[in-house]
Amino acid sequence: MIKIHKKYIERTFYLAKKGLGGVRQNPLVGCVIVKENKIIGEGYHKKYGEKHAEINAIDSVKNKENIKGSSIYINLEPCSHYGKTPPCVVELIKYKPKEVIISNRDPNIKVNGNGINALKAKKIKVIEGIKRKEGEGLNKRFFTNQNKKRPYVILKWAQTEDGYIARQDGSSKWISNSMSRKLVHKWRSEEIGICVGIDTAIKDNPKLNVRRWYGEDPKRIIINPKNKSLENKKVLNDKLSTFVMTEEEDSTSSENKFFKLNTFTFKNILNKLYDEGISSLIVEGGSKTINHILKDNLWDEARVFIGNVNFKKGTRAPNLKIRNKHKDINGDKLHIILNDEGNSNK
Ligand code: AOF
Ligand code: ZN
Repeated sequence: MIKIHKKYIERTFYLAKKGLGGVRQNPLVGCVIVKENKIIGEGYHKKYGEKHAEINAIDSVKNKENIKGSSIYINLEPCSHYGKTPPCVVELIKYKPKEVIISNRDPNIKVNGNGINALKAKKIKVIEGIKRKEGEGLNKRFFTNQNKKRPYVILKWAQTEDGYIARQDGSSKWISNSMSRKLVHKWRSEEIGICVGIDTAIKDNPKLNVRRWYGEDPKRIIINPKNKSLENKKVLNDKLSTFVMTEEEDSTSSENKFFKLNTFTFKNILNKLYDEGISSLIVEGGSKTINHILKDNLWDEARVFIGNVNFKKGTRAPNLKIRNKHKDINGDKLHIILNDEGNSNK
């Protein structure tokens, strides 16, 4: 039986992942309705503010009578509150399923157990914790948001085999290959914000948008404590808007927003960004910015490419222990390091 539950919960994960990039600060949720060992309906949460997974799954069932006595698989506990949409649990109860099988409890305090209790109160069997760890991994952004009240932070950089991220003249081109750079554009499309330090914004003059992949551009964020001039830099001079985090000035223009922080710490930057709806952030350098974040231990994941080149001198790569385990990206080594593996520098 447990094998069957795992199989259908895996299907909910597969469906849930389709919402990546669209659900913003909401969780990734998939739902599968099973009757007599056959899937009779399924759905997932596609877009922030729109229908939840369960409602899309119910909508997909032609003859709603069939839901009676079914097993409903969801990777997250059904919601029990009125948010942008009404409570899913009320809808589920209406159709009288036999049981509801879930992976994770919803950490949102408005739900957290209330969805499960509402089902049990109506004598609907609830099985929870199927593939719990994988479910938490899938919703790492949402769990971090709910539990830590800050964005999920991904650090990304490319370094040479001998541990440099830039040449002595500051240039950092040609460390990672074209396939790796394409992957980075995919990652950009999956997060809500993208952030660099002011030196990188000036020296590299990046666009920080999604070009080699499809999907939405993340909000650009520049860490610029002394409010150095960004005149003529791409991040302030195209049709996308940018947030500038500074301790010097507080002015707004139509496209760009300056946020003045009295105490300029990365923790305060994250708090501000979280208030502004930035639920996940990919930080693309430079070394100084990333080292600050590592030191403050305010990161969740590091994605590090090691390219097939040596610079011999230049700017040292951020100070993080990198293990051997990696994926091969056309000759580049991609290391994904989670900050729950004892990797923090503290
Ligand atoms: C579910 N199924 O597919 C999702 C859930 O503002 P709302 O109405 O969209 O509610 C958002 C909250 O609902 C979110 O914080 C989380 O607790 C839950 N998300 N619940 O039953 C879903 N996306
Ligand atoms: Zn819901």
